[in-house]
Amino acid sequence: MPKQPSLPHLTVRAIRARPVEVPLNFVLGTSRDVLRRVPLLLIDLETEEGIAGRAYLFCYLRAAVPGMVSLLSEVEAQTKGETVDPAALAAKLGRRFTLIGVQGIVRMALSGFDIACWDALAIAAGQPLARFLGAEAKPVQAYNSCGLGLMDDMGALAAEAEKLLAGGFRAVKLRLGYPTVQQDIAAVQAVKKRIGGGIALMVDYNQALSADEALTRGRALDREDIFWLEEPIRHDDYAGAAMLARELSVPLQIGENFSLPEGMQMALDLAAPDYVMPDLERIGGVTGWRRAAEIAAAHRVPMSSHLFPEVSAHLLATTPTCHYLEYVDWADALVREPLVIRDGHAIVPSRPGNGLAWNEDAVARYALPL
Ligand code: SMN
Ligand code: MG
Repeated sequence: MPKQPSLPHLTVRAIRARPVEVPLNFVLGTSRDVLRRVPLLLIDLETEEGIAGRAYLFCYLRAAVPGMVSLLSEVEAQTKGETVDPAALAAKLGRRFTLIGVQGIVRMALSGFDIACWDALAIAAGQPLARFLGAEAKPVQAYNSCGLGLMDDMGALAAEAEKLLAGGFRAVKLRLGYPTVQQDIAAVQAVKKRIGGGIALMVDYNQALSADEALTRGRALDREDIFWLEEPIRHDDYAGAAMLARELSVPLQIGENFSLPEGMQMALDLAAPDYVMPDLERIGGVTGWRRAAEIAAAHRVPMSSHLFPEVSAHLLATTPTCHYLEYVDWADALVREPLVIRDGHAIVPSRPGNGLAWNEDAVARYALPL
């Protein structure tokens, strides 16, 4: 287990969960769904000591929002009056939710609560989260993951890629899964031609392909100097992933669907991906991330993040095999101080906690009625 920082004494008082829906600055057309707006759930953990901890979750679908709000009110009922000790609370909540299963939106709600707990603790200790967890808050290399969805117009795609390099990014991610491999390669070449050499290009299929088709398309991508090939097939087809990792030279990246650190352990044992990128709300919040970082280190696998760049920046700074931060700007309008990117690196904020604080005018403007 990672070394446990000594925890300031705090007591859970209440949890506030407020849904919002924000428009995206760059439409995200994945092979599965086109995202124009995203429902987020803002969490405020209040403590008896007067310190608040914050987190936000991505609900994926509006339909998931009421369930996640309801689960967080159950978390509040179960933890009210308890000491803010994330490992102990995760164990207690794990027992409470065993029969339904700590998976899906249950696990997402518990992760959000965990993130808010760690924020409150770091604030009480007067330290940025990264420092509280024992790391230097060093800048973390980031790729711009906004936009670059599937498009009909290759000129518009290339123009968007160029726009995403503002801020000094040296890496961007392109969504693939066009009807044919020729179209995938045309999109890659259109983007590469515009951004030029020296810029890393990741590609993400969002699980669109069969293992056979992924082998065919992966071989074509092997000739295109791609930085990583992400989720080409069903996220839980570990035999297929192992085959692709073996057969292809482009590095295989998976991880946004790992469920808790145990899920990541299983994937590393069976799928043998080259890289991993756990998602904060699926891996079990800060507590889950820390265990995942240990597993990645034991396997010597480079570890990146998925979404939630504000908190992930702190956590990647603590991760022994830290690789890339996935940068998205989704929460920029909602927070008082958006994550700063300088020379393509995320600057881990030096204020206490994870750095999240809400812009209440924006929260009111984007409020999603339940
Ligand atoms: C992704 C998936 C779902 C929502 C947003 C982004 C994508 C990624 O797989 O890795 O960014
Ligand atoms: Mg992805």
